[in-house]
Amino acid sequence: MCDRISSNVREGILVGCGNPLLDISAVVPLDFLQRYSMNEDDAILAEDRHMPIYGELVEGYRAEFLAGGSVQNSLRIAQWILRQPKVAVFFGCVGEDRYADILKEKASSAGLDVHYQVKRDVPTGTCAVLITGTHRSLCANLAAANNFTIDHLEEPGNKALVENAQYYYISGFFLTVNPPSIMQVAATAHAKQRPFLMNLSAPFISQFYMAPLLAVLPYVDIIFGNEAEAQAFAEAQNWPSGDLREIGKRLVALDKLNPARPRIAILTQGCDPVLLIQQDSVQEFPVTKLAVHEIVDTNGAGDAFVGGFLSQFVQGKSLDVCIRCGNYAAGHIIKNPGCTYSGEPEFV
Ligand code: 26A
Repeated sequence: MCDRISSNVREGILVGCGNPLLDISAVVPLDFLQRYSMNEDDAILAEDRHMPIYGELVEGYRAEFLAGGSVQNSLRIAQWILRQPKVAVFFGCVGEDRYADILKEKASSAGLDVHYQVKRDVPTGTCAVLITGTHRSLCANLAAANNFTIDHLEEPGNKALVENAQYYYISGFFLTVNPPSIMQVAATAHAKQRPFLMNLSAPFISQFYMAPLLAVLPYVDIIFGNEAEAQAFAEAQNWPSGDLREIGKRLVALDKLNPARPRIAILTQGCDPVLLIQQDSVQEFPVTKLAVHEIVDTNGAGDAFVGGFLSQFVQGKSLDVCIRCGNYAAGHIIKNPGCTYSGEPEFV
């Protein structure tokens, strides 16, 4: 039974920026990954040699089309749990095509307030999702998403939305697109002493985008990541890799602009406990292990974790409630295709 109690938070309290992508998802054999020199559970940017993947998935593997894009996924999930429209505002760039219409429809029907920048003559971005058992490998063709510019945030209506928000969330993925926009949002959050949250997003971000990541990190109050992303960060910093707890402690100890609010790291590790790292303390939050037959695909699990977390964080709930809701949302999304949900949320 569902009691349909909606939350009561202000509209537009949460602002996110990211890459709006339509996921093209299919179950593929391992040699499909090998043919494209891809690894299980990876996330990469498409190069020319990856371009045939999308057609191949549609023609040979009965691919499904699903709304994706990491930040947009998280915000859709937060909206689903909040049951109150327009709490979250999303900025990103799309083309002027049917894929953009699908993304907008899915986001709006989830309650998200989307303000896309539209780039004519460039197609909306897509992401190949290659499912092998309980793993998923992502190959993003950003296309229009890569054309996001800071002037979109400077349009009067959008500027007001950014200034009036209380919480900000941007993926590490967006560092590949427009670091100046990220810095601007981070600086706004800092000036108004409001929380700014980021995600390590994928190992390649730490490998190839460390400079812009380090530039924004002093503004970051909460950093999310999974075990592979945290290891990649450690490696890129020449830290001894291995112990996730130690990596987390070093991550929270890196320079921070507002020392009154020490950085928090939240590191997920699949079905192993989530780690909450604050200064010298590490707390563990258990994850309910799903049976293999319950798993549809793990695409979007990390995004859903953040979405569940944000849904509680914007209500001022304690970090342990936020993390429990993150685990609830991730568990739910894994039982559904891509980052989609079914029915009413059951988190109490
Ligand atoms: C810049 N890159 C590589 C990306 C992404 C991305 N979202 C933004 N930028 N690569 C994959 N995704 C999205 O991640 C979700 C799963 O966590 C996919 O669209 C997918 O929905």
